[in-house]
Amino acid sequence: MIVATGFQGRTVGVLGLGRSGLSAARALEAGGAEVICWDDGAAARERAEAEGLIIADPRRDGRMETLACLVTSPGIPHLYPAPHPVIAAALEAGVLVDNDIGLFFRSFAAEGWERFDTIPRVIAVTGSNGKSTTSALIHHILEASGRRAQLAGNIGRGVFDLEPAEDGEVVVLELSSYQTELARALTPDVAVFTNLSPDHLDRHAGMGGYFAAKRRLFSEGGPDRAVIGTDEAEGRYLAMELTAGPADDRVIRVVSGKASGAGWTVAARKGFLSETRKGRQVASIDLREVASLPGAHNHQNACAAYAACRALNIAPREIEAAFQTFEGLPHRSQVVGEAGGVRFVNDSKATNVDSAAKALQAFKNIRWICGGLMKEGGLEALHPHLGSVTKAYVIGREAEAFALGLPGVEASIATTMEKAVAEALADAEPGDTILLAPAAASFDQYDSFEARGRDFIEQITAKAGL
Ligand code: UMA
Ligand code: ADP
Repeated sequence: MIVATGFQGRTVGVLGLGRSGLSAARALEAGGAEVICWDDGAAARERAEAEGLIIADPRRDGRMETLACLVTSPGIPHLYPAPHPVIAAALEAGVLVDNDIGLFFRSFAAEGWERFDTIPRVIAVTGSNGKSTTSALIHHILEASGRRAQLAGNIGRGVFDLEPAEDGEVVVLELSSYQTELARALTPDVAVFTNLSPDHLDRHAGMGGYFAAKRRLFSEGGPDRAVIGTDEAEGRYLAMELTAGPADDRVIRVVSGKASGAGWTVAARKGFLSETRKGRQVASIDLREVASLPGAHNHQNACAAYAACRALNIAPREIEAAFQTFEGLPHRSQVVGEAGGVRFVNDSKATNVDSAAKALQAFKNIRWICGGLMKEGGLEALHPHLGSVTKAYVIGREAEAFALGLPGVEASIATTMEKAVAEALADAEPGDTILLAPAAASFDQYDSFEARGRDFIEQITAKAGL
């Protein structure tokens, strides 16, 4: 555990007692703060109380006025669509509101670092899609090249659950827009912006707010190096904003297509990664044979991870060797198996339209299992990529409405995963790919995208006899 510093002898409120809240509460207590915890769920309160944490509603009995800070959880709205009532009360009382990420950046540098040969560093990864894959890949490259590394953040591990850093260690953090928007300190050494497409718009009052939330990672303190995906206008704007001039090495641009300009660029083109610096190619890697990173979107992730590791002076050959041993993450372009010439791919994490569009571009002859809880913005961005779909098998409570959003595609209203998998298997021919890439959230039928992916794998395994 990392100890949260700066609040010794003061009272701190913790709102939300899930992964991030619980680990922050423990870390604050370890740092000598008096912590009062609250959660709207009775079960979460009971779990925390059983651990010995103090449970009390911060709005009651004049407690709010005693708080030095309110630490809140990423899933709890702090501004849009409306601030949670406890946060609203804190804002009204003028109490500082922060999250575990802000506390972490202020607590990470520990006593004893002056004895280290190499000060520990933090690489933080944000963006709409590819954050987990890129973060996990960076972590893997660091370990494979013999460096100590740890991984936490939105990927599923609270930042205070990390072990205190040792000499030369690198911490890799995946950060969501919920986390970057609120954190009162954001000081990574290297920051990565993968890409931007609409997601979580209700929490940020639209696209401008969403981009502004992600952009904070590059402005609050400013990283030494910024790795920026520049396929969208927002990425190009951010890269421009951070550079002093075209040859400024502080920004490494990640490009899909041909590299241009005099700066530092890592480009993915026709399955090859190439690094260009000051107008000259300095390294090239064939990504086509890296089985765990299929498709142009994963090549973008490979380039971002490569660039972040190059920012730490890891040699291209070491990175290339590590690509070959990366196993990928479950539920992201995960090849579950093959039977009778039909491949099965679980991309349950494709919870938004852009990530599903990328999956549709990565495979051919697709029998596509899609649908679920639709997000704002509609399905139009999928339309240019429907040519690779042989037939759609639509799941979810709104299956019929979802299918209406896919013009020109033969679609079956399967509603359940069981029916979708059975139908897709019955229809499939050698050379086909049965792909789960829902383009929607899972919460109408499942607790999480992981549960949806596991259901797909179980159905496929049972029905295809894997
Ligand atoms: N709660 C309330 N009131 C509310 C809402 C929630 O009291 O109005 C309570 C719940 O009862 C629950 C707790 O808050 O006990 C949950 O807090 P949380 O939703 O913030 O979840 P954590 O378990 O703390 O997990 C969070 C991230 N969750 C979200 O951002 C929604 C996890 O990202 C992250 O892995 C974890 O911290 C560790 O850093 C998950 C996620 O879904 C994977 N992220 C989104 C995404 O990837 O799209 C952003
Ligand atoms: P995140 O953590 O940002 O959600 P993941 O690596 O978990 O990203 O991938 C989420 C979904 O997006 C998966 O369906 C995956 O196939 C797809 N995806 C991964 N990388 C990219 C990318 N660079 N661009 C678009 N989609 C991507």
